[in-house]
Amino acid sequence: MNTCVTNNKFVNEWIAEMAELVNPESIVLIDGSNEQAEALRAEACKTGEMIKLNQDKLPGCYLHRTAINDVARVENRTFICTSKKEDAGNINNWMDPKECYEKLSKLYKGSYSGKTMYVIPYSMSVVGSDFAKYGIELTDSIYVVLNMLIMTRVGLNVLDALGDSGDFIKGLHARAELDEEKRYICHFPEDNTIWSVNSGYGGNVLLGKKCFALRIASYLGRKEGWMAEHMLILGIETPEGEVKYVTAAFPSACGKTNLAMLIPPEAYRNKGYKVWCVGDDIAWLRVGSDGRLWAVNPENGFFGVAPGTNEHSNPNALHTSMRDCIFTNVCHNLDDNTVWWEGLDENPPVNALNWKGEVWDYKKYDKKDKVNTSGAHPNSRFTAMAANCPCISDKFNDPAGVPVTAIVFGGRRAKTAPLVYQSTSWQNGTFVGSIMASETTAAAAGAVGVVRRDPMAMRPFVGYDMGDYWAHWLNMGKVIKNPPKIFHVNWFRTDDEGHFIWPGFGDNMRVLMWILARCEGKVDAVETPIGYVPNAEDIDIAGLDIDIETVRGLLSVDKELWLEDCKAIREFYAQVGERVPAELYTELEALEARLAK
Ligand code: OXD
Ligand code: MN
Repeated sequence: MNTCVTNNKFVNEWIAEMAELVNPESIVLIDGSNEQAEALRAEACKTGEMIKLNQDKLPGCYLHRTAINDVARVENRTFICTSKKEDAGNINNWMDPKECYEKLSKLYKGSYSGKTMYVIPYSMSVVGSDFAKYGIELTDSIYVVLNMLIMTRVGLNVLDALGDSGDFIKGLHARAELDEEKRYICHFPEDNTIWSVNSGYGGNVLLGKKCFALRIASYLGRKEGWMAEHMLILGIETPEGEVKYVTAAFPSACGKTNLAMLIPPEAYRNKGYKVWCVGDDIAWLRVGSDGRLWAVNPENGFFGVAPGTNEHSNPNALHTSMRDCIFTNVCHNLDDNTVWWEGLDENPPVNALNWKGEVWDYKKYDKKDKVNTSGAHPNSRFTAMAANCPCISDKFNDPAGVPVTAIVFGGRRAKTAPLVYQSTSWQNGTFVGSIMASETTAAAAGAVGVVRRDPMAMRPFVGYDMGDYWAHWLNMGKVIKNPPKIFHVNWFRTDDEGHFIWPGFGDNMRVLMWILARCEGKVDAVETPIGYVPNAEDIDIAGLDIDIETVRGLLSVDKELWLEDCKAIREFYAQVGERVPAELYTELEALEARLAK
């Protein structure tokens, strides 16, 4: 078999080595052309790997179902394989690289027999830009190829840009037996290598995304002086036509994609405000020659959660997903060969198959057992092209990226965190990011209201020790001459009956407006033990069904609750271990002292 499918000797040698291991019947280079993609779609439909949907209603759209045991990222089977355990840190799972290569080689052995090896050359960020990093993914799955074609920039121009360099991320994926007991998502940051086996689910197998653009990239960023973060990027355009960019990090289930594609409230739209989406999940950040922090979204599409997406929550995402889209594990409406998911509308299809491909009776839906009774899996997804998003920023393909005015951290806290507060410095802002947390909801399995610490929303995605990661944040602060201001928001405060107080969605714009006003020095704030909190009058509630007293409540800081939280933060820092920077303990002690006053 010809393993010389490129002109690059490093790439060819590696393909030959991997082919020897997995033993494919043939090797196909993915060239990024429409013709090749179309042929692969047709083949996937022939084998049943994908279903072609109603092309009048959903042009270019397909449906795929994963195995029933393979529907989400698997953090307990995700490993960082550095030669020293301490470099992976206490928060990550670690395996010795040699042991891991040996163990996984046994699982990969012969796993492509009778199948094709697809070679996907891809770029994270615009090919040839200062931000760009290249990867090659080998996979036995057409579904992976077609998703990568949407989520990354794939094509022969990537190989041209790589030239004869060996500087690329080597990704090997095999579905193998899809055995969850033998599922491994392993990262070898010292070797620029990712090995993923026994899964066919997006987050585990689209190796450009979490594996490369966050875990490996965070490691590279530390080495090379830049940052890879789990952040959306949006631009707010004023009526004068000036655009200010904000990045924001939230743990899962906090509405990141919704905020990234926010539609301003009517009064703002009438005045001429617009919001533009640059990215919904990942930001790569570099210091520009002007001393500001510049951001790009290294991806090329959105891998969004379908349930809950509708005309109210996120019309932009909904419209983005209505063409050239791959739906995964949603409900299949057999009457008109379209798709449906919980929260799309009030009309569940009566003649439908659920995400498992079984005949589905919507009347048996039980909120407490969503996985077994819902039409769409709670983690069902759409893979859609950024270019199809109605509010995509005109800077999306700008190789320079966009300058960042504010960084926003957020979490889901019923009582503790106020609607918004501002940190007092980059160091304090790093502390605010390090103590980020979210409470589990009734929507997820497990106990309700349990606090999970998720620093910078990066807990599952830092490719090295968490303490070193915080130290990198502090170091970056020393080299950004004009750093963005850092804020924290919480859309999820509840009243005594457990109802959300803040309306959220498009009205979150009102909070972003305060954040921008602070960055421009146009508005005062109240100094509290945790940072600067708005005067209630400065949050615009015109047209909302809440009064100023309610806003005061949303902005209140309960010292007792915060002192309790400080204990939990201390425990978490102890768990992270010895490499927690001293500066963060200084911040914690200062916070405790201010709260105790
Ligand atoms: C995602 C995630 O899919 O964070 O983006 O899990
Ligand atoms: Mn994410």
